[in-house]
Amino acid sequence: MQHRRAFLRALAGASLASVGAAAAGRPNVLFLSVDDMNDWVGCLEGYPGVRTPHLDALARRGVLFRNAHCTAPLCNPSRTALLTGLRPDTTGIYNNEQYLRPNLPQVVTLPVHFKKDGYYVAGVGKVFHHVAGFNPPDQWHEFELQQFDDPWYRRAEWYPWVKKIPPPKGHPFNGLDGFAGEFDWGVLDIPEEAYGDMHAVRWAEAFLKRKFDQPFFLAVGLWHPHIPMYAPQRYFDWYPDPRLPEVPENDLDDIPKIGQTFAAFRRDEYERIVTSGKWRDAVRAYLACISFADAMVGRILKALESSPHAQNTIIVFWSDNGWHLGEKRHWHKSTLWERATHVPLILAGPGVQYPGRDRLQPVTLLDLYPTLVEMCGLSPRRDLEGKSLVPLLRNPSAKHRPAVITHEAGNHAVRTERWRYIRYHDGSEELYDRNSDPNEWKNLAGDPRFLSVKRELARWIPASSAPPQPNRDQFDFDFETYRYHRRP
Ligand SMILES: [Ca+2]
Repeated sequence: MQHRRAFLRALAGASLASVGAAAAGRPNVLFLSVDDMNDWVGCLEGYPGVRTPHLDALARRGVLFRNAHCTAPLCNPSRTALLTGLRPDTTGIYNNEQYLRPNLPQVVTLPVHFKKDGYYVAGVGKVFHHVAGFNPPDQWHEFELQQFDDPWYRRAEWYPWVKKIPPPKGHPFNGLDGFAGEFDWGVLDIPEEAYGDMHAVRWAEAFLKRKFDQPFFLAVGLWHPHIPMYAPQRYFDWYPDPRLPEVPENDLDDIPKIGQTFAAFRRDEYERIVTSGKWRDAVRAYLACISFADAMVGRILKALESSPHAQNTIIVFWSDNGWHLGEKRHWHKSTLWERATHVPLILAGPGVQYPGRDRLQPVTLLDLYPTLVEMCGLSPRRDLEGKSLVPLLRNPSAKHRPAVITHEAGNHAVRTERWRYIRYHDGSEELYDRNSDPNEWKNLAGDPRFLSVKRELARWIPASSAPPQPNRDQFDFDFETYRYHRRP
């Protein structure tokens, strides 16, 4: 309750009275994202041999944050935190089932804050969570809805704008039947231009050709490399013999019960991939989807380069969370380990100093809202819980606080340049020295030599956690009017 009151007080103190503020002369923003892309990106060196030439080039001409983390290792809570500037412990949005709007109608999101300050605000694809009810149209001046690669799977109640078709011949393409929906990978028998994300690419290309009387905030949300991992053949051809991650037999033995539960989420999919002998196949599909996403990012960046906005547009590239490829016997996100929290984050364009010099400080996606407020000269916001990255853009060795990542109420990871400390809601702990153990195989939490390290890191853990908001099954939602009605 106390938490809730503090939150409402903070909102009341926020500067909301900036409608119509002059926006002339301010930079545009291209807010470009991918989904479930971990650090298997060339410039992050998470998988030697991965081909992401466009992201690597962007990192060279901008600033790569080498130690960037999501605020929550799952789509909706990660995106909600980024777009509200508030931690999951503050909003009570911890999972993919919780709407933002009917639970926290007073929150001013990042696009709305830009809108209030005179920007033209547009978006395409997956920016907020992708299910109906998570992306109110009043967030945007214009928005183009996401197109999917698997419309046959998309239920009308969740994706009412998607025209459903029967599954194509040969589906599921990974040959593993018995799994519903998104658990699939392979090559679709369609031209590259017909993939769902390509619709967003073309829409963004057309948008960037336009001229505007005011600066714009353009959000382009690509779906790749999210499951189902479908990509054109040529990207699969780039990885004829992918390497598998190393997974020690006893890796889970020193992990507390709650961590084991997180690792066991959708374990059946991991088991099936491994026991069917398709692990290498699945890893290849992930790599192919990363390279396909990179190629689409390249198209959008090229469109910006050849547009009238090339010189005056800040580029922000981010992924909402990472992805396990079998590490900790897990084929998913939703854990507090590096695999699920480490994400690519690149800033480029006006205001970005010392380009090409990587920043090593731990940062989170929560920091982006205050960063963009500062870079674009928007009305200040006192309630935001991230910390602006502008000092790091001006001074590559500036200090920044540790990254805090939250999964479900009361479970947190604290990441510094050297350590990862995890504390679950029952008080159980993990501690990894990433200098000597980059794979996080040896839990040092029980070693008395590290008591003071743990104590120092624990200072960053939020003191309390808001109770989870009601799930969407507590609401009737109408897509046409975008109204919610709380069920009695
Ligand atoms: Ca995601």
